Amino acid sequence: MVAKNKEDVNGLKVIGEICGAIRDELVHCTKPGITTKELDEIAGELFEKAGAQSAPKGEYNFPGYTCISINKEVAHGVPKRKRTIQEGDLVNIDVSGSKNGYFADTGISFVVGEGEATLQKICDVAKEAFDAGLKKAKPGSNKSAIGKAVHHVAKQNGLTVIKNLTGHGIGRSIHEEPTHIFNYFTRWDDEILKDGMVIAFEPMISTLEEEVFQSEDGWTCLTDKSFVAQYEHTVILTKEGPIIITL
Ligand code: M2C
Ligand code: CO
Ligand code: CO
Repeated sequence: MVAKNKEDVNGLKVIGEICGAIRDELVHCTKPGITTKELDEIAGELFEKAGAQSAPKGEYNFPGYTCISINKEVAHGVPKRKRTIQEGDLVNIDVSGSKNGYFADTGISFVVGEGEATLQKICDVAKEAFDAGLKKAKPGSNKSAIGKAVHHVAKQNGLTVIKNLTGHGIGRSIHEEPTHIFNYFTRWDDEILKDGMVIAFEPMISTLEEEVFQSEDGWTCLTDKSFVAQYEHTVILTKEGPIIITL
């Protein structure tokens, strides 16, 4: 959506704060021994307390309030009773929701306790790529400059990006126009960013492969032999600078 007035900005800020707080609480609760289902139930309670709805559940009938992906799982991981978090796991928690017709989406990858250095590295680079991409996300600029910056940061660090998952427009639904914010430069992607445009920007940094595939459960996106880190916020692009609503 393009946020047009104070009502739009306030509506987005309300759900942005809720999703950011749920994300932070789940990260805080992610300790060895907890299951992904237990984490998801915490999110369910927090959504209810806040009078908000889970977007994956509400919009796609996803079997969980949040997407929790571990190790080779990249995105859309389904919370499960038998999936216990272990020390050294790479975990991605992605929280998206709606309230009063406004949507927000945020996610973070992190390592549980002590893990392999490469895993921490991809998490750090995903954040660095987010910061670099956000600098290019200005009204009047070309959308493709964002992906160019993301890919540049990945390559500088000896890493690459996922090319078949992207960021997206958001606001009045979870996934809306612009449908793709790529993690790499595409010459034909010549859309100009607008003042007030709301995007969920989510760089995905990979150790090796550039494409994910879908698992047999019909949801989880996986790689064969890579680790991937995502860092996502919902951002309102304005002439005065970006407003990150899910901090
Ligand atoms: O938009 C995402 O960030 C998720 C969607 C959840 S709906 C099941 N919040 C995303 C992540 C990866 C791929 C596509 N979309
Ligand atoms: Co998300
Ligand atoms: Co998203």
